[in-house]
Amino acid sequence: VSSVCGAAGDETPLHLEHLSVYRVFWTTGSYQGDLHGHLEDLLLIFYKNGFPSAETPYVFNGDFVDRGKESIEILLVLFAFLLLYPHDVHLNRGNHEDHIVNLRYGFTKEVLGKYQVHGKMILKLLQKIFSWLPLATVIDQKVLILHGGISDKTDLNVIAKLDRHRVRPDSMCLDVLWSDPMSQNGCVPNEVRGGGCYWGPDVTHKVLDTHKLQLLIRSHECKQEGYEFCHNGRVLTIFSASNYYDVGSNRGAYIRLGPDLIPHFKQFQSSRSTRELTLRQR
Ligand SMILES: [Mn+2]
Repeated sequence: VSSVCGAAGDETPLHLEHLSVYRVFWTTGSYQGDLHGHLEDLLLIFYKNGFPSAETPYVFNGDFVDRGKESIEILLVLFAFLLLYPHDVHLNRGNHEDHIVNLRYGFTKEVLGKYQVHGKMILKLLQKIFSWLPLATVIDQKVLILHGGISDKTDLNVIAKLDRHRVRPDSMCLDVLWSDPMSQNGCVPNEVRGGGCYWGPDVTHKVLDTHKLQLLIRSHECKQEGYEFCHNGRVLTIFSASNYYDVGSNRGAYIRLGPDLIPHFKQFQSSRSTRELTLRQR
């Protein structure tokens, strides 16, 4: 484990150091929302959609860790694929890729429990890697993917040049990681989360039009069906941890986007009963 983690620690920054906003071009890709330590959901997605590869590129949209019990396993799988396919696997940072948040929501405890000798060293390494994760990915100059959202101050050209060497994110970074959409126009502080903002459809249209983008894909909020559109179809929330609150509470989903850039949704729900089914039946 420490060697994969060490390899990730040594090499991952090499793949991540260029830009805070990744610009990629591909014909068909898959996009995932929050995983929150639900390894079973990640494996189910790989089973249904294929392992990451040049033919099956992925963007994982943050919140890999916390809440669930297998966060470190998820990171190891994702980092291994990132090292294998640096051009085809993209990991956006979420608000839970943050050591202060991890202290409160379970990841720190998970790592110290599983790695009693090297736990602290592993956490320190991960803290560094988290700070290097890109904040956003742009697909074919048309689709913007980031974890939380945008604000009336969001400028992708500024975000692309943000100094991520600092572990604690600054305010434009907080907007990207923590914000949620609202139905009214405008932009107000997100007091529920204590970071980022609530932004309205007017802000969505302005920011997307300024950058000539057609769609914003974000995660960060659990949705009953695993995905949900808002802001006249220009904002799409995707959430990939099924049974997030309780068994049966919600389905997880991932998106496939073809060359036409129209999203196709695949929903799933892992549970004790799906575990008893054969893989083909799930
Ligand atoms: Mn989140």
